[in-house]
Amino acid sequence: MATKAPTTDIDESKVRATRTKGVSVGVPAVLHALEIANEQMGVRRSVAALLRVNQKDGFDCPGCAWPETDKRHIAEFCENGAKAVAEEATLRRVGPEFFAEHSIDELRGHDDWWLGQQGRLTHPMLLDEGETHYRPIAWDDALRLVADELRALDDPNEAVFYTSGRTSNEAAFLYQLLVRGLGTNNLPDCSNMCHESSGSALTETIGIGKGTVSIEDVHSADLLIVAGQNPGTNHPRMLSALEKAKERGATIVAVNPLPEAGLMRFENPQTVRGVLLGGTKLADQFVQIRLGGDQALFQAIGKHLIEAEECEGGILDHAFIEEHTSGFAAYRDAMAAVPWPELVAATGIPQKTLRRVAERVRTSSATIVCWAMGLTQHKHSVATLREIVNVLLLQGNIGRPGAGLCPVRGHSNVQGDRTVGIYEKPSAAFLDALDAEFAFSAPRPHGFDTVGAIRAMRDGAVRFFMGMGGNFVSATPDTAVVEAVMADVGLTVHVSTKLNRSHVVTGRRALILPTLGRTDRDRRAGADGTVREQRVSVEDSMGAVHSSRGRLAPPADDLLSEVAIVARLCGMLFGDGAAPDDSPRHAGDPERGLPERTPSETADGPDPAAARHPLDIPHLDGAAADAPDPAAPRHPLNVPHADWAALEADYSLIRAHIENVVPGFDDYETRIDKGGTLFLPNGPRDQRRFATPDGRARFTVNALEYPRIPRGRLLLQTLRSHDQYNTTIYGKDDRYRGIHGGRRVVLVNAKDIQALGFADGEIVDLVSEWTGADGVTQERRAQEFRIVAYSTPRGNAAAYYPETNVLVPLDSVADVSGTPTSKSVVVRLERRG
Ligand SMILES: Nc1nc2c(c(=O)[nH]1)N[C@H]1C(S)=C(S)[C@@H](COP(=O)(O)OP(=O)(O)OC[C@H]3O[C@@H](n4cnc5c(=O)[nH]c(N)nc54)[C@H](O)[C@@H]3O)O[C@H]1N2
Ligand SMILES: Nc1nc2c(c(=O)[nH]1)N[C@H]1C(S)=C(S)[C@@H](COP(=O)(O)OP(=O)(O)OC[C@H]3O[C@@H](n4cnc5c(=O)[nH]c(N)nc54)[C@H](O)[C@@H]3O)O[C@H]1N2
Ligand SMILES: [Mo]
Repeated sequence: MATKAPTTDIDESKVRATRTKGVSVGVPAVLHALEIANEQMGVRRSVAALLRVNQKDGFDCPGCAWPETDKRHIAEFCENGAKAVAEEATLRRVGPEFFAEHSIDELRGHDDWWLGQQGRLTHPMLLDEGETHYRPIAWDDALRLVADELRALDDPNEAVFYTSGRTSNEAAFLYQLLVRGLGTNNLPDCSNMCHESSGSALTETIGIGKGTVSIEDVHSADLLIVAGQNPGTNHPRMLSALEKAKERGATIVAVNPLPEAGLMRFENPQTVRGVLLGGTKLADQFVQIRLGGDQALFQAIGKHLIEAEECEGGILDHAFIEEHTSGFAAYRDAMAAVPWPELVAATGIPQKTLRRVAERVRTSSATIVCWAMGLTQHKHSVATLREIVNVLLLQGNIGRPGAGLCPVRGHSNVQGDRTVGIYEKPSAAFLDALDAEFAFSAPRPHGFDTVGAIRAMRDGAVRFFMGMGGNFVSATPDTAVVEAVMADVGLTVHVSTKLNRSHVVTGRRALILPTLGRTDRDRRAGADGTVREQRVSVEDSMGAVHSSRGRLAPPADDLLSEVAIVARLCGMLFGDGAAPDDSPRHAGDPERGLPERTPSETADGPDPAAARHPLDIPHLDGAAADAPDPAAPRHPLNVPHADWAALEADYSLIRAHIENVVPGFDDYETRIDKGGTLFLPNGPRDQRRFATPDGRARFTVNALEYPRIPRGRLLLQTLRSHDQYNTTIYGKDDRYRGIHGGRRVVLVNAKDIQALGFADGEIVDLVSEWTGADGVTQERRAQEFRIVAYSTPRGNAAAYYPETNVLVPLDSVADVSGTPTSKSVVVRLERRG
């Protein structure tokens, strides 16, 4: 039997710190996962669910985006994947009775753990203006409310449409079409806070915003550098791949301020060696770098390689550099000029050690660099990642077996969402293809990214917010600011599986639209009444697309899938017709006479009044009576045309559209059939082709940057514990780091604790200090954190997200990518009065 949801919040006074673990995963991890699974789902459902994770006829694990190998284990999941499944497939329910019982004020008082643990959402709920409780609303009424609100906007750019990265390709593609059909590119997503820096740096330098390795490359690499990543917790299946590489002779270097257990030693629960022999030592070298020191580390490697080339030669791949790159001479000169003492100061690592890492690169026959949030969430992240590209280009380590760039993505379909158009800065080629396919003209001006959207809310320019999954309020920086600006939005709409903070910190009116998750069976009825079971598809971190089909009974009978929700909204807003006869369905056809949209849209648009007037939709409150002639047809010109009801009933029709719009999806349906994998083309990896303006991969020169920590202050990184999935808190422990029973801890070097005049175990406030462009220093406070002495470089500290998001200033973002600097927040510890 599954157990009841918790009735109280985490009691933070109970938090304890023990010794950290030197080993990760192993049998205890599997047992822990099964315990959580049984607690949430009961034994039978646990078995049914867990045996289908990542199997060819099963569902894609909603955990991370690490790829599966072609030969699957019976249990192709990890402890944290099992927790992600249990969290979604839980038997606990949050229905109308729950909302009748708990007022919004009460819910707001609870922590993220309590909210998330209550169970799956089962019914659409409306929080009306001034009301104290959510109340149930029928699906049709809820969707009409959304459509009405959208039509009532003066300008489509007053609406913001967020996406988290679990949404399937099919739902994401339809969603971006809805948004562009309305006339805006306001499509911020979780990527903006995650791997945006990777996308920015890679697009500029190699012409594609994705990595260049396959899982086989990881297995056959000679050297793997894993920087700014904690795979033992966040990508546990990656450890099996690292183990395999090691068995084949690879060397692994871990670059991290913290000695993360997963990187040190790994007990594979799927092998005898892992279970009985104490596992594999993974990292051959652990480089305990200062926060933000990685640009300097990769400059040091580049400098060493160039120096070695000058002394002995034969180190750089001159043929590759000559044929495929530009900018080498400038980079070489810049590296010659950068002083070693500066590189040592930035990294906090002696020159000898830096050279030892560089020697490993020099002697490696094939090098892969893997990274995640430790490298993407700093002010100079894009420069840091460009520096990694520089180092790999020197030895021709892109586009050959066992070598390349490996940004390890977070959400299980965050990469796929971007591929099918979730992007606030879409390319002209994508929009042209979209226009052609749906006989309309998508808006060209860029939309808001995540931080841009919050700033626009702050400026009062946003009247509508919709979240396709995710937890915008908790995941974004500067929590107090975000909570305040949300209140001014007219309507906030969340398509969600579980209750979270974004449902209780809302706009003036709020809607919760519950939806199916990955594990749920998805059956849709067509116009003729036939019910078809649907599958969706997702893309992993290495550009491999495959299908995913849930098998479990969904939490409520009438739950709509994300696809169905969006398809119905499209039907309400755009009518359900195919393209009008006089509207040719081909892009680039200057004759087709579709009006182009302009940045300020309305004035010169296609009769804007017609486009947004509540003409042809039924009304909840009888307001329709006042609307102009309801019989008048909506302007058929500038909206996308498709048979929305058919798309809702058969997702393969959506895939057919994707195939026509996005390059690389040829024979989509057949290739993902029967557990097949569709590998999206990747120019740099497959052919050493670089889609940059001159067709070459670019060496870049980047002035060295690293954080300067003021006296008496610490640089705080905000990171994940072992018992959470982003803002979803599974439990109260961070087992590998030895933290138990609570989350409000700050990990500090013992010498800093002493030097700052505190004691291990003391309770302090964290106060962030940020000097904005206006020269004024602002303070932000997170209360009551317990100091824990921990192995981290002097001057550096760590604490969990999202409790610390209140400390991250909205305006502190990475250059170029705009990603919040969640891994470098200047703080002081303050004794509580
Ligand atoms: N179980 C579980 N799995 C997840 C998630 C989850 O929350 N739970 N989240 C998913 C998502 S969306 C993402 S993006 C990924 C996140 O995966 P990770 O990036 O592994 O997540 P973080 O916890 O942010 O860990 C950052 C790591 O980088 C290190 N680090 C911080 N700053 C620096 C630096 O300046 N230099 C270097 N070299 N290292 C640094 C930290 O010490 C830590 O080990 O995981 C995905 N998978
Ligand atoms: N300080 C700090 N802030 C950070 C980070 C950090 O390291 N430090 N990391 C950033 C990163 S990398 C990321 S990716 C973002 C994450 O930001 P988000 O993606 O917005 O946050 P999540 O916590 O993953 O969202 C969880 C919610 O998604 C909903 N959900 C789960 N599965 C589904 C589904 O299948 N469909 C739908 N519709 N809803 C679903 C549930 O209701 C759940 O409550 O946070 C960012 N914020
Ligand atoms: Mo992420």
